[in-house]
Amino acid sequence: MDRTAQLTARPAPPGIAYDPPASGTSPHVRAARVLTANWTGRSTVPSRSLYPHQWSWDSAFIAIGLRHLSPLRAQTELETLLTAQWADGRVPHIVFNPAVPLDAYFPGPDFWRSATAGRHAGAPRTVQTSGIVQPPVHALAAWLVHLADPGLSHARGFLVRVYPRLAAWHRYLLRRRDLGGGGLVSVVHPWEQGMDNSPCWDAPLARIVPAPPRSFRRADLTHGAPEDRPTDLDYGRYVRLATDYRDAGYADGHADGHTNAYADGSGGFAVEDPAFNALLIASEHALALIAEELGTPGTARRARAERLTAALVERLWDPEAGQFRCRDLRAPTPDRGLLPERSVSGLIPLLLPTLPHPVAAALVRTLTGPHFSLGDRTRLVPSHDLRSAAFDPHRYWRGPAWFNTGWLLEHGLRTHGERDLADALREAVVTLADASGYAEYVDPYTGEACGATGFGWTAALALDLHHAPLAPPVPELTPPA
Ligand code: 9WN
Repeated sequence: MDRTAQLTARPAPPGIAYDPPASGTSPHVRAARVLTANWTGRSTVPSRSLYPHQWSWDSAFIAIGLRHLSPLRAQTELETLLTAQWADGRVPHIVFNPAVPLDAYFPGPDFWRSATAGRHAGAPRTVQTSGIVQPPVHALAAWLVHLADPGLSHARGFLVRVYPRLAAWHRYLLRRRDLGGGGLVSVVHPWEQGMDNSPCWDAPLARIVPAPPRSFRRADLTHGAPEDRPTDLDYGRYVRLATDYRDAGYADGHADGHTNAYADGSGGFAVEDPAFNALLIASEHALALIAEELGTPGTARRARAERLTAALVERLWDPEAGQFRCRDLRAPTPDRGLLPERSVSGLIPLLLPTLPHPVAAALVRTLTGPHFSLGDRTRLVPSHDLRSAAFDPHRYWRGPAWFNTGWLLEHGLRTHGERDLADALREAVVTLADASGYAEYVDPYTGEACGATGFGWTAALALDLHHAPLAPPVPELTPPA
């Protein structure tokens, strides 16, 4: 029996197959405990065991939840991350904690060598970081954190201090990472997009010669089950890409539509991803609000967000699939084609209120249809197409459900007036987060916990949905009447 048939033949499990949470406390208290346990004094680790440093998009999601517990800690979380920003504007995907042993996480600071290899790109001298990036959720997070306590924010000059850094971050992406020349930002490593092991990367990664297995030592398998994690072959390719980028001084190309220094040298990886770009657009809207709050016009930013939305639809929308797809800029086809796999990433643009109505309506149909089956066969949104031969309900980003994508789609559904679906998804996120022990990710059918437990953004985003009013997070992100 092939994999898809096996999975569809599975009986629907009756409930959640793991221990219920300890009684006597509320979900709110349990989520808060995770965030307190993972707090290091200046930032929050995603997981004490698997990810013992600060991660970029994790911190943005964590700040969104943390604002309900401590607006000061939420502001500090983002400020700490932005302190590690490079002079070229990039916000690194990991900020390393020097107190953590070198072998606790691979690749660590001794691999990335930011202070030396990143010198020309402007890596900071005071802190060690990775040299790649992650999705730009930060301006959206900063605005939401500000709204949680505007008095404290004003008193501390929070927005005044973060605004120029956030603006430089967006500038870096828009000027240095438009590798396709069509207005959208590209990622140059699967870790940049954040859904590391997505089947979308299989075709572009297949062209990468893996680093020899004995040239590196994985630390993730000490804490994670091998069957839930990427394979050694995938890791070899991740390491090769990161090594090549590092050895080229973390230099990026320009928007000539054909080349960039790094990818030409290495045969490289360059993909336009719908979620990454949608998050940039949502953050650009948030940056407009921040600008206005600081007394400067947000008009140019709003116009840019609209141009980016048009480019997203123009370059990545697939009307036949009813969702967005990734574009592989290094594909050996003349059209640099859209990748055939359907990822949850292709649904995330639902977050944007100014999507054309037929696009938003099609996304809702796809989310609830046979490929993702929300409200029918799945309890949370799977990270990948249930009907794909590559679907695996437990392996990293190849099918399990993550709570950050659930949170984003909850807002997307609410933004586009799908209140019942949004309410049900909200309930599922909050319930399954708690019942799974705030797992990193879960089986989308059963809610069974996978990966680490006590995971930062799971706790933070469950807390946020528990608290947040039933309205879109950014007023200007409401759909036009
Ligand atoms: C590599 C920290 C990060 C998340 C990513 C997730 C995973 C790292 C890894 O963990 O990636 O960055 O070692 O697998 O895929 O989304 O930010 O939680």
